[in-house]
Amino acid sequence: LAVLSCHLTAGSSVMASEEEKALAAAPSDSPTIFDKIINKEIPATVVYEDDKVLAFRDIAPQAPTHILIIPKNKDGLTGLSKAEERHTEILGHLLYTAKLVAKQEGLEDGFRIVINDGPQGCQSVYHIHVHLLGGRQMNWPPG
Ligand code: TR5
Repeated sequence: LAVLSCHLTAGSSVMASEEEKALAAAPSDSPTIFDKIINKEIPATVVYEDDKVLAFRDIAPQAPTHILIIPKNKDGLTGLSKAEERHTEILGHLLYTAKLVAKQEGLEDGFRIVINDGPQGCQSVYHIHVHLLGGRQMNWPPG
């Protein structure tokens, strides 16, 4: 349902109903599709992996390079808004991994990092993830 309000092309007049928004706004700490990717139950194109994080290509790329970087152990981090002091190390590791992968992908001219949080932030998977986007000119402000 978040897809309705968050992933339509810019300028669309179609809006999700309040009920749809409320449903889309129901984050949970239960397993997500990303757990299945971590456990290799479903395939993903992994571009980087270490003991703490996994980076793989987004299934619906929004740029020539679109990679998601996630912690293998969610540890309550459904989204950035749930971060606690104990998460500072993994949060830094996620960002540092984004830098490594950007270099690996040849994004010398720049890239963008995005962390969507909650319904208004257009978060659709409740396992924290850093989007790494690059390979084209980005715009500002973002949609
Ligand atoms: O909208 P947010 O910020 O929560 O980002 C979630 C991202 O996960 C979106 O960009 C989706 O395209 C991406 N996604 C969703 C699935 C998926 C995926 N990326 C890789 N592989 C995926 N599988 C196998 N299944 C998904 N449902």
